[in-house]
Amino acid sequence: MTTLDASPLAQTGLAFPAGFRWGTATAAYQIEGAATLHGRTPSIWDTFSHTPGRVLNGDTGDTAADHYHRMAEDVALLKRLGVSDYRFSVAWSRVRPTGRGPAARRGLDFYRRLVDALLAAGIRPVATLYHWDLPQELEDLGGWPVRETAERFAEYAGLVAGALGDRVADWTTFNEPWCAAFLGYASGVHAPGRTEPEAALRAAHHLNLAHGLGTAALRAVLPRTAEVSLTLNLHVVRPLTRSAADLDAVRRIDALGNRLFLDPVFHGRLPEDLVRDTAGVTDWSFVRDGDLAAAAAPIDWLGINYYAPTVVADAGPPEPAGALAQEGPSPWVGAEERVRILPAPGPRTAMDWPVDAGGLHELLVRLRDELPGVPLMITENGAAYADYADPEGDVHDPDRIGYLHGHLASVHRAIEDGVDVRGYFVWSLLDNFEWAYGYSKRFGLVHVDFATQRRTPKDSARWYADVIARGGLPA
Ligand code: IFM
Repeated sequence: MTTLDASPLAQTGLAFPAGFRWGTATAAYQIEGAATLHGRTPSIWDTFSHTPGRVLNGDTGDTAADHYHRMAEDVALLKRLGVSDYRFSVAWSRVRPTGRGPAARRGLDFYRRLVDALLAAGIRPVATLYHWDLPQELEDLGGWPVRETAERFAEYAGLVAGALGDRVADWTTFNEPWCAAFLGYASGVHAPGRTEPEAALRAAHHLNLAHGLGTAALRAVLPRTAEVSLTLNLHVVRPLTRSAADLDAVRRIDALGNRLFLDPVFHGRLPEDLVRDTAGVTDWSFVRDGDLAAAAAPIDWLGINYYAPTVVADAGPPEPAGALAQEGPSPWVGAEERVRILPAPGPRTAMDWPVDAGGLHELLVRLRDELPGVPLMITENGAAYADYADPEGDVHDPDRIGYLHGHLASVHRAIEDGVDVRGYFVWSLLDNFEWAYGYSKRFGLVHVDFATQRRTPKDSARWYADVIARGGLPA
């Protein structure tokens, strides 16, 4: 396989295990564009991005990185990187318009062509079924807060598996259900932009249920060798001090950010402390008998998306009315008044997120201890920086290289510590539509000039190609 100028380097530095999977990740709405082509109907992100004031600069995913039309060029970029794997998502409203109508042949054909191109390039496709783009019609019927959405998801999962299951061996039901539930329905900074705390808890439950029903639907259709997974953005939560109050703040955020998903999926139960803490918001009576057992359908590996840790402290006594400048509704349902989220120390990325590679090691070791026997995959890790093409047309991004190097070293240390990490996917292959930030944040290994759609591999792309070629990090 060709690589991006990978120089023949001595096998020094940190070698990863043979068979370690090296990839990059993307998501449909962030790169595809072609928002109205071939029967695709609007998703909640089309509606949200077209609503004035929701996305920075009024950006939308209408064209995005035009991947729908430039798929072959993008697969060629992946081939030059030398990745073994590529993680993409399927747009529900492209393959089953309206979320519940008949399948759209041309929509499915696009993903068939993508998968065929990947396989021809020797790249293993890893398909995610849901990366936040719920068909708008299903939101109009209530969205994730209603259980029928989970049933529709299972139908959709079976439909896509029926179309692609002969050539895709790796399936992920959901990407970051925490974001879909709490940014979509509590803080409202993501689509559909609702700010209803109880709806957010309902959404979280129905996302867990949909994951379980979807897993069963996939297993019913896929060959036995297929692998089914879920990707969570687990939070590394650190206390400001070791005081009992600050440690309790950690417990609350850990319950909402982590255990609300881990406990149903791996243990078929809800965290008792969370049910208690949220008693003022809901009585959880929307959880029906059998739901939690369904959510716990066994999976083959857990995907982890990690970017940065969170520092929290007890909120202290209530401030006098008007003393706190609130920045809009909180995603932390039931913990808003008890917990302060604080800026973590350290250098920052363009997202203003701290760079803290140690947090990834901490998270992986925790999962080794709490979920023995569950293989892990780093399905997203990466950083946004203010990249630009210089007069020679080159894009120098040393900070991204430093970020990726540090985090891969953390993954390596975790493997040495006995964590079963099977692979690592850089977020992202391309600069893309970064949700509420529009095109203002660049996460790609490949720079995209959104006026011309010209792709330019950044220095980090050459660096990653070299890492893949040598199977590890340089010394
Ligand atoms: O761009 C997102 C992606 O869609 C989900 N995980 C985090 C990335 C960076 O914010």
